[in-house]
Amino acid sequence: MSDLIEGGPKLPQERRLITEIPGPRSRELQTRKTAAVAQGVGTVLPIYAAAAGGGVVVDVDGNSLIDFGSGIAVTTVGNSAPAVVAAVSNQLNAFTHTCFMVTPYEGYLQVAEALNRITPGSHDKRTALFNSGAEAVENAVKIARSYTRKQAVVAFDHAYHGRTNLTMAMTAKNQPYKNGFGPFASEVYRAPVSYPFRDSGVDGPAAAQRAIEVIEKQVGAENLAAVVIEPIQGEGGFVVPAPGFLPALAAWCQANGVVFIADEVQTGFARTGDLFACDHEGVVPDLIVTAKGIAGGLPLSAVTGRAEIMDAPHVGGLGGTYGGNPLACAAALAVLDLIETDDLSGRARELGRLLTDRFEALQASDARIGDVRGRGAMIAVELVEPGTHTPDADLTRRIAAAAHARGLIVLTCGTYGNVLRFLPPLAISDELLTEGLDLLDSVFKELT
Ligand code: PLZ
Repeated sequence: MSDLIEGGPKLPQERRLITEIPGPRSRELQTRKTAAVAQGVGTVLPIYAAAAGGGVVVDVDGNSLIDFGSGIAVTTVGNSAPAVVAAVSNQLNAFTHTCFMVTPYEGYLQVAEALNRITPGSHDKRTALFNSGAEAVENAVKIARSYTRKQAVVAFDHAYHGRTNLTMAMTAKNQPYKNGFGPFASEVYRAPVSYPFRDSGVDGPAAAQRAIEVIEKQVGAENLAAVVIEPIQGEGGFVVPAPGFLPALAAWCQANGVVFIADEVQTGFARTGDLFACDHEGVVPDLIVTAKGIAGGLPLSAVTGRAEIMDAPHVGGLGGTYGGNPLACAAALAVLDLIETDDLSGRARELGRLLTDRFEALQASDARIGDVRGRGAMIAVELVEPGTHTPDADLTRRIAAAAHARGLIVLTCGTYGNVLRFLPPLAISDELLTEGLDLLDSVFKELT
């Protein structure tokens, strides 16, 4: 049956359950997964995808689920968006790979030119392309070290930057990302972030000062190559820093010869209602790292930034076999075009209002919702024991499981595992979004 389903936005935009979740065919495949795939590679919701588009994922049993996850903030323009399919198909028929480091091609240049144009700041920029978010973060650190001739890197509490050795060191949370995988890369230090819900009374500038004191006392600007920060933390719990935190950190970096790197892997490309989350406060990072939403599901990532910093590494110092693969570049050009022509930033703001209004209304009558936060189509609720800040990870798991069983894909996150996060594709309809929110509403009311 799966062969007969065509993906993309032409899929009926409906929630339709015809078996239990997961259904028999998915369960069969999950048994094969257990026998064939390393268990370290987990699955949140083991329904096996057959097609996806707009705001739905259709599984191999014919169930159609509402998608509030976008494959972790990737399919921003929708799965199999027609313009992406057309662009990639054309490229597929022309050539699939030459390796940019061997015989280059124009698509790579077009993506670099576009990123140089749309990322924050009007200064002269350069871009280098890679495959994954983690790989791009690693390269941003390489570039900052090469430019500053310094070694130390500062990351923050609750940070997530990837699963490679250096990015594991930069990631804060032990389970599941780091446990037993050391030793980790050296010269990585951690500073406190601004986490308004758990930090009341500390405003943005004061939180920045607190971080700067840790950095000055424990590292020293004279040793510090880069400060790397997610402008809204993703895996760490959709933590939006208090206003003024990011600008104060960026200003300190500039005054102290430290490269300020924004990891916008999860927040980038209209997700937060601005093209980039840094735009919200007018923060201009020296380097910006992007991935996920850039190419509609094809693997692509980038480091973009000040020309003099990006050009510090010697010729041949950066690269990789697949970095800036032609298919991924074709997809990215179609995505960037869609973001501009369809005003997807505006759409993210609309979705953000719908999500926030509903969760704030729910919070007014449900003290287990400690915090509703986020920006644009990147919204989360943090669940606590009523009247406290004590995280309730168990409730979070139960709500996610009940939503899954009823055909709604939701993700959790947070250092304490107590955050439900909502990242719908921006191609989702208001009707489907509302149906998903109604469903969550009843799950909250039923689970006590
Ligand atoms: N930086 C801010 O969010 C990836 C991780 C899922 P890769 N987030 C999803 C998981 O459990 O592996 C992410 C991110 C931020 C870097 C990354 C890493 O991006 O493309 O997964 O390497």
